[in-house]
Amino acid sequence: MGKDNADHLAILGGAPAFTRQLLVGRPNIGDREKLIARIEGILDSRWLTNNGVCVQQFEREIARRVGVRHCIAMCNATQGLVTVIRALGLRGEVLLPSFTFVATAHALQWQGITPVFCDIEPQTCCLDPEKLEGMITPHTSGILGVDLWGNVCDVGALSDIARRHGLRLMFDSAHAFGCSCNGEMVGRFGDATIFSFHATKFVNAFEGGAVVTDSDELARELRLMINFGFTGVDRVEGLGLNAKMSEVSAAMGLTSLESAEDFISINYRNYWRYRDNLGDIPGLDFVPFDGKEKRNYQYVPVRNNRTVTGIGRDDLVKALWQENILVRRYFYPGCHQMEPYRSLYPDAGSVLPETRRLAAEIICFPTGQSVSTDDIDRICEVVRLVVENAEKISQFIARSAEGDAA
Ligand code: T4K
Repeated sequence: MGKDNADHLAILGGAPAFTRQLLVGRPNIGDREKLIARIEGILDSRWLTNNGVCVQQFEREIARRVGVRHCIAMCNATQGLVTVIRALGLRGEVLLPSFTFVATAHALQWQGITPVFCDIEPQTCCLDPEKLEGMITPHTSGILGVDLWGNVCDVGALSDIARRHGLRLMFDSAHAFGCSCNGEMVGRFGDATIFSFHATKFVNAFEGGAVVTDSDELARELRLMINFGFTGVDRVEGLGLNAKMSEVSAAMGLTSLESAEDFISINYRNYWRYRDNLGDIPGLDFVPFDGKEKRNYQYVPVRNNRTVTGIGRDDLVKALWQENILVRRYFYPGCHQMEPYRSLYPDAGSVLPETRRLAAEIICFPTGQSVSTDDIDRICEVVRLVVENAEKISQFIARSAEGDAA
């Protein structure tokens, strides 16, 4: 049943719009038969991990699609970040955005490197190169850009800064596999790029990640580091851990890759369905994706300007969760407000006005294969009703909070 007045909203006592939960990050599943055939092959071969045939094929396929010399598959992108940071010999301070998943910062801090949080520019929501250059100190050893939601950093400006200051340049492109910059695929810039193939990414390997690079030397170092430093049987040439991708993950990754274009089409359709439905609501601003470049539309990020819509972002989120529409605040509150960074660098937020604004406004909507256009129409109907009744809902939530506190 449609909702046509505020009393139908779940937060005000109506029935939820959905009986099932609509989740951000619901995995896309490719051709099951092909996946199962691959898994049968893995079982038959009794070769389950350690650079098996599926991993090798996955690496070749990623390198081919990106157009780079090397792809090193790993168990997840976080290990990819940790390993690249170590292999590139970073130390001291590294510049990165605070507006990212906390793994980006953890990969540095974990190794005793100081993450220095730089602000973002409001159009792409990626690092602001002008602000970044002013934050370079004699201790800075690198720049870690984040291609947020598949929007791509200003690669030209960052490369220029890195070259002039003798800094390493890496990209956390966990969200940006399949995206491009000036017609070139993401993965071809800087010293190295890290992709995530976690279950929530549009191409997934259950858990998985990969580092791509054109440097033979870096690739060799990374291969050693992800396999305990082994160069041969019983021979270890250096410090290493275990960050290998398993065969079953690579089988899922390969199967996902075969459907990657279909997944992008679905995401594109969904993004525009939301935008066509909600684009006319003042104060709800879709984060734009550059239509001239390749984008994967894996996220549907929307900014809620509370002074225009009349409802705070968190109240909007509460109202939607009551309807079983589990939108996410990716990435609230910003790494600088999470531990250990909040305690270690309590003043970091003072130079992050755009980050703070975005973290207070952002909502990501459910998308991907498991969300139909009918679902989206219904979600949008609810969003519209919530915004139309912003004052009533905000007052109701405030009164409930007072009641809870009493
Ligand atoms: N850099 C950036 C910029 C990243 O965004 C990430 C990861 C990384 C680095 C590190 O990559 P990995 O080391 O993970 O490869 C989730 C993902 O776990 C994380 O991979 C992702 N970014 C981040 C944006 O989202 P959480 O803390 O939000 O996870 P959780 O458990 O709340 O699940 C996310 C949503 O997905 C929920 O709505 C539930 C749904 N879900 C999840 C899984 C695992 C499913 O429907 N099915 C599933 O199997 O981090």
